[in-house]
Amino acid sequence: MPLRLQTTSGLCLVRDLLRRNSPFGFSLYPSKAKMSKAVPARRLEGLDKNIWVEFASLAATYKAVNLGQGFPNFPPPDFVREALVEVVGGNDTSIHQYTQAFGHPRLVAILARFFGKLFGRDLNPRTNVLVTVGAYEALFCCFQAFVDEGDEVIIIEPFFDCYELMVKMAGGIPVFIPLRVNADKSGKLSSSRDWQLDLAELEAKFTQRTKAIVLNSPNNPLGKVFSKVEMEAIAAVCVKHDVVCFSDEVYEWLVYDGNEHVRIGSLPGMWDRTVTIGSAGKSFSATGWKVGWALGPDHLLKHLRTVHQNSVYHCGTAPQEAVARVLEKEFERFGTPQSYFFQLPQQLQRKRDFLIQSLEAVGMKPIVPEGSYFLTADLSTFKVELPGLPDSEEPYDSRFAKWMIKNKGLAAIPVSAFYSPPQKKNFDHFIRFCFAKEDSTLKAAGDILQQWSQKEPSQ
Ligand code: IK2
Repeated sequence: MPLRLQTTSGLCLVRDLLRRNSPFGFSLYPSKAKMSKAVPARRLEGLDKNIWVEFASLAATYKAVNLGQGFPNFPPPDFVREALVEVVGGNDTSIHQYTQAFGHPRLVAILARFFGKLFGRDLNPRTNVLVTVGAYEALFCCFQAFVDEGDEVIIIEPFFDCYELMVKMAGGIPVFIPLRVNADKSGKLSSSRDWQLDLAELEAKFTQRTKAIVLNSPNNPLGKVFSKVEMEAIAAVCVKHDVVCFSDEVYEWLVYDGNEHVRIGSLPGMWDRTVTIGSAGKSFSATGWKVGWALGPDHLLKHLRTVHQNSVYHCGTAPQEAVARVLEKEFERFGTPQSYFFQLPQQLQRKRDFLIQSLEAVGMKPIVPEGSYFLTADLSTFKVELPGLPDSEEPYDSRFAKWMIKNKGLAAIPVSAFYSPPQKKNFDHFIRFCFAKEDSTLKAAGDILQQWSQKEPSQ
């Protein structure tokens, strides 16, 4: 309470003095905003910025050709769309009501059958599968379930940005290890394969406080597909240090050039310490459905269930039923040319190669992704002086990407956004394009790049 004086001006004087000169190091008379109880929890500190919100809004404002955020602008295949139409248009009205909290029965049944086959083990639909609101929620459940104040979580850079933020929100400490680039001197196109983990460096990151490691293969943003040898080395340190692995495999079907997706949970000693995360949105080109899942042993998943039941409770029933139906179809034709999981990577590899050509033609150096639907381009030979933009704290790629949206009408994502703060400046000359787009969109992007290079032939 401020001191009470007889006159209003006297009251104001004392209040101002208390605000400015508090002997206690905090204001005795808090400003209006500080008097409010609506002070955010400390765990939100520094987490308010979001690259997707910022760049989606910029791309929309400038009506840019959008190769930014990772979602297809082509429709899901007919059998996927039809499944949802049949579900919501059918006579079973229970589909519009709540379903089981940890997953709609038909969906957890087929997930257990499908992935049981891939992992080569019997999965219990109720205890080894949890359906979540997209892979995003599965990740959130992992960090909330296992990370305590001060626990360390190892994250391989570059990384899907939410890992760092979710670890921090849980009170944990992200410990970063960058992929090291093995530069190819032969003049060939560089590949995401050239970005490798230094295994001695990885081992050195493990401490008494290491609780978990996050693995993302195929990786966002590079498209790196970790080889079996790399996975085995990661598995060995996890076992040695008794660490849990959160394996984000949302791009599991998107591997190119004969590469193989290895599930780390299938390696010896890893099932019991791995949560495998998947996404129907990414698998069936329907990201808006937000159906994801976590697979793993009951002793890990039961803690994810606790987070899930006390936060989201369950994912929408109708999209779960539709995903169940399409997965049942995929199960029947798995491994045949009729499978969408067979067709989609073929379609995307063609799109990837088209984008590679467009970028090469203008002197941006594409890093050929082995998987995912992202392609990172190296700007170091393309560096343009950005007019009107003074050198600032903001990494060059971020300024470049914003400038490109506004001045060239083309949207991509700066790769520094996928790095920890100390590394941002070291990786500030790459931008990420999403090539899961209609051919016409990729052609429009190619035309922009072509015109750009013709106007500025020196680049
Ligand atoms: N894990 C990874 C590695 C992802 O890339 C995503 C989706 N990211 O898309 C934004 C982008 O990078 O442009 C997710 C998890 C989340 O998947 P879901 O949509 O199933 O929640």
